Amino acid sequence: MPGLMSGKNIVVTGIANSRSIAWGIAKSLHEAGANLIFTYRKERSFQKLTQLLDENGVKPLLCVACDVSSDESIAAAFAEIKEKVGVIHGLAHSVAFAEKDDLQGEFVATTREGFQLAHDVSAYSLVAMAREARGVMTEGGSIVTQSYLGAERMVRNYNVMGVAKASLEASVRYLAEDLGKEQIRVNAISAGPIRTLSAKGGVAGFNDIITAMEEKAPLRRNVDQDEVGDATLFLLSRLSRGVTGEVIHVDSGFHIVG
Ligand code: NDP
Ligand code: KAL
Repeated sequence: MPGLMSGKNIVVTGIANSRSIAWGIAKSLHEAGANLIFTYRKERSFQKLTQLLDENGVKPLLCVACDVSSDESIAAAFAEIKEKVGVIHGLAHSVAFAEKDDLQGEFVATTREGFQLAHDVSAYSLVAMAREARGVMTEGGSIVTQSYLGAERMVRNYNVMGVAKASLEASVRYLAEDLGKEQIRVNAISAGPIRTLSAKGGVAGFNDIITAMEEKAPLRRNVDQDEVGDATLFLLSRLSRGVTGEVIHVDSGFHIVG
């Protein structure tokens, strides 16, 4: 929808390569005319991002390093955004991390450190970023994060990440209450399985889940980054102005099947 996001400054996190869900989000936002600000962690991700922006003719307002496990890094990133861009209208949070060892076998084996790391990067980071974003969302805004069905149900191997996503989804509801007073909305997309770098790092079970989607989901197919990108665009845009504290499933309807 060209023009839907014109004049809107949106921060997009979590692009590691062209398969990243966040790249699907960036493409949808760009097509809708948004001005984009990108955050990245690894230098490798910054290189990939620069290449993708060049190839697709996207001119960003700003690219800034941000390690979401560090309060200082988040504060520095938003200080730079405030200085160079001024006001922002949206934030797409699309980062998660857990140690590989904690994404297989028994959940009961999760270590204290592994549990803390997964929750820190995958759930608390939304709270910390929302706090900083609030200071630059002076005209109201929208924050959208990415979750997965493992937050609501036991999904084999997802383990500690399922518990972290449950925390992420609960955080969406509490943040929606706090920031609603300032006309800042907070929502999540719960995406179906998509082959990304993270999913590749993830272990056994992924292929079975992809196949189960084709057999059991009402739409009998998998979803892709573009579909998640468009649903995220909806939540970041004025089209969803009455929606907050919500989790929208973009999963071919898989979650309704018993
Ligand atoms: P990607 O691997 O493409 O993206 C993951 C991103 O997380 C990377 O860009 C990585 O950046 C970033 N990241 C990890 N740790 C940190 C950190 N400490 N600070 C800043 N960035 C960090 O995978 P996806 O696109 O699949 O994942 C995006 C989101 O979508 C995640 O929240 C994931 O849980 C969720 N999701 C994914 C599904 C799927 O099937 N793929 C399904 C449902 C939800 P870097 O490499 O630079 O560290
Ligand atoms: C049941 C599913 C199968 C896969 C199991 C677990 C997936 C967990 C996601 C989590 C984000 C993956 C990691 O943290 C991988 C990490 O340990 C190693 N990878 C990396 O470091 C790469 C290089 C970087 C880019 O990755 C990150 N995250 O920084 C779940 C499937 C069906 C759905 C998925 C994949 C959900 C999801 O949340 O991603």
